[in-house]
Amino acid sequence: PTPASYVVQHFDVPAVVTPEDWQLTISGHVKQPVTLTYNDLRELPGRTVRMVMECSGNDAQFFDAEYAERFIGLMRYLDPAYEGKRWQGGLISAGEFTGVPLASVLERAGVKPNAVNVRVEGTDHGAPDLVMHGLPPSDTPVPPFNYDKGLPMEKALHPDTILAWAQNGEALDHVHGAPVRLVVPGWPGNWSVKWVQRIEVLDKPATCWYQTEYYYYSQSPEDPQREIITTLPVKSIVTSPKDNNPTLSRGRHVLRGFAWSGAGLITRVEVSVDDGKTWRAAQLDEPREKWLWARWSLPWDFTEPGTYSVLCRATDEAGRVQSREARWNQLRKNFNGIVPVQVTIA
Ligand SMILES: Nc1nc2c(c(=O)[nH]1)N[C@H]1C(S)=C(S)[C@@H](COP(=O)(O)O)O[C@H]1N2
Ligand SMILES: [Mo]
Repeated sequence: PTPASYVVQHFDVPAVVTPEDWQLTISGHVKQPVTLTYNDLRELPGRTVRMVMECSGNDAQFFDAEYAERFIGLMRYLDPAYEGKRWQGGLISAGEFTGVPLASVLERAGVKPNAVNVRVEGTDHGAPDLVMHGLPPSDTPVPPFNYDKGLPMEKALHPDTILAWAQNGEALDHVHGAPVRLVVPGWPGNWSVKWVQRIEVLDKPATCWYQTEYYYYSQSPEDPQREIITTLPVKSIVTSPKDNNPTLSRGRHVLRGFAWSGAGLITRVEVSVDDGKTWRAAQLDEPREKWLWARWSLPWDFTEPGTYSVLCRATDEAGRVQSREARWNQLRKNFNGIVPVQVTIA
């Protein structure tokens, strides 16, 4: 449900723009720049996508103990009620978004043949705090800008990349980017620009701050190799039983969880109750959908008392298998390691 969907933004939530006042300009490397109203947008054929939205920072506390302290401090700052939820991955939700393909809007302006990138800008404005982002401090503050992301043309033109006005069948909530936001299935949440007001078609890669200075994979702040983070990795979690559950009785318990990937369907989830020594295939609920998470379950007979370490591991259509360790990166983005859940059977 929308009220249970997580909310993240880097700057203050901007002022409300009503559908009547909303305008979208498309300029840059196009045949003719255009300005669309909300009604113009609604005249185009609609499209609905059902997808997982996961923040790149979800579960970052699991990378290492040093980072965990900072992450928990940050979460407490964002939400004083965070205490007690500290080990729950809170920055993920799934839902249904309705809008029009970004490609249909670009078609109205006519993308020039030399265009390679589509920069989408929100109305929110601010300057990132380097230290809060875990970046080295600098004497020169970052100049303020509007939140923006520059999509490579191929992803911008994908029919499931949409400018959405509805979430779960209702007009977007203001905090989720009303009246119109971008939705980029399969890629981390930060690509899905909220409060969209401007689109600029570029003939070179975009230089958005949250692209070149953040949300990249690297080994250290000085590492010259910066890889922009796009497709979500393959990942699964145990949701039942929960870590630190009260002791369970001997007998049958249904282990449950979710699995998702940015690169297609989940094809397999395996479960271990002996800390990864042996694995058994879980059941996957139908229907499975490309951008959505799959629900998995496995009834397990716990016949012996003791402490069990429950793990799950997902495989996707692309053949990627979730591993115990996430891909380490200096900014601790896109954690997809296997997190054991301890279960005590009396
Ligand atoms: N305009 C704007 N869009 C934004 C952001 C932002 O700061 N400003 N944050 C991004 C990030 S980091 C995430 S994870 C998602 C979260 O979307 P939600 O708040 O609707 O869940 O929005 C993205 N879109
Ligand atoms: Mo995010």
